[in-house]
Amino acid sequence: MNMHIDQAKRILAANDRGGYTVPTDRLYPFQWNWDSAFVAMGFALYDIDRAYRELERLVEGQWADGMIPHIVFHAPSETYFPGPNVWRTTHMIPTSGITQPPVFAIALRKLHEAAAGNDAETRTLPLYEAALRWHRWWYSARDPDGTGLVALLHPWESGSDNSPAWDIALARVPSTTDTPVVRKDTGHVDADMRPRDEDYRRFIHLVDTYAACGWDPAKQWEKASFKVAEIQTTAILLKAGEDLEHLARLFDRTEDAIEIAAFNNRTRKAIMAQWRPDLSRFVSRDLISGKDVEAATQAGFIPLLSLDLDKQVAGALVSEMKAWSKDLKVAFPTTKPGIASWEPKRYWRGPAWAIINWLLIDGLNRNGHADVAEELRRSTIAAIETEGFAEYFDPVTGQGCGGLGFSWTAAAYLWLE
Ligand code: 2M8
Repeated sequence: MNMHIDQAKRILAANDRGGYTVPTDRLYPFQWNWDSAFVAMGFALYDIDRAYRELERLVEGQWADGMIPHIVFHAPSETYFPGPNVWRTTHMIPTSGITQPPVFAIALRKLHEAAAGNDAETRTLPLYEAALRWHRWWYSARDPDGTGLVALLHPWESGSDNSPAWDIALARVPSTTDTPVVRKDTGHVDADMRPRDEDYRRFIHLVDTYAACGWDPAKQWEKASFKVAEIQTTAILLKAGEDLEHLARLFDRTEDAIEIAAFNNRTRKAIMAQWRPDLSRFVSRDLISGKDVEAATQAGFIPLLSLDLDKQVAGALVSEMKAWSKDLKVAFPTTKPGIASWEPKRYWRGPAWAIINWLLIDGLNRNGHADVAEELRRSTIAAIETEGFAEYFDPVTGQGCGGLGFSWTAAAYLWLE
């Protein structure tokens, strides 16, 4: 018996707060959206009931307009900022007011397949309905012009909070706030591994702006000083859309399937239009300046997950990925090594993250690069077995960084092992 499997399961059990899993104790004491989707896939390997519970508890936070928030504050905690009083939302259960990458339907299909018969449809259907409402929200609230790319109004929505991808767009956001910024994160982990104070002031400025809009999507769209049609989120949405369409057909929901297929087709074309051969990557678009976001980050490779790319395009992506990973102890870096914005220990500005690797591994396999996928899988497993279930890893030294006993790293280990 591999003792790491046992440890991974123990971490998930220790982070259980009653049907939902916190990312890690103290640093993140609530339920996070995409963390829970990854965690549910981990549970699906050995406890299908608990896997469904994870998604069911997340959906308790779903808003009437279909949005599934990025944090659900099921129970109070003083160890995190910003808490519910900063968000000022009005849902029955306190939640944040923004969203996160829609991994949910990808997880749901996996759960449904793992449940195989055994009451699966009864359990899957309400979650399928919730996912469909969320996808409709993405297309109406975050792509009102019907471009096929969905936009983020806050860096936290990307899950890659302080990525160099936001440096230009975030610099336009004022660093003044009406809300006192009382950080708790730097009390739990080294400040050098976290976003800077200035980033936090801008993050909170945006929260203040949207709270003043009463969290109305149309008003927020109008007032947003940060608006990026984002390639990683859109690529995840497309893969989730494919899985949702698959479930719709399975449940004979023909009208739904047609609607979802139309979303998917539009998005497929829109992503392809973001391919930049001179960069060997896909790019996001800053909707305020109208310019490409050229920062060299992992996001540009995530379309591997949801597109069947031409051999030439996939080959160019893979060569570029290999160039970034060369000489690193742990792949895959979230920022291109060596460039000015690269910081190998600072959170989303360079470190390797097991869940990003998970998405890339699936994408490499889909696009006929099983050998590179296997290398990345081994690199991820080795990093975890050497350093433990850290939030992320310094790609140069391999050091485990950020929070420890981390749920999505445990889930990724179970899935990739
Ligand atoms: C990090 O983000 C939160 C805000 O959502 C934070 O720093 O306070 C990110 O790594 C995000 O992707 C993740 O979902 C969250 C919980 O693990 O932590």
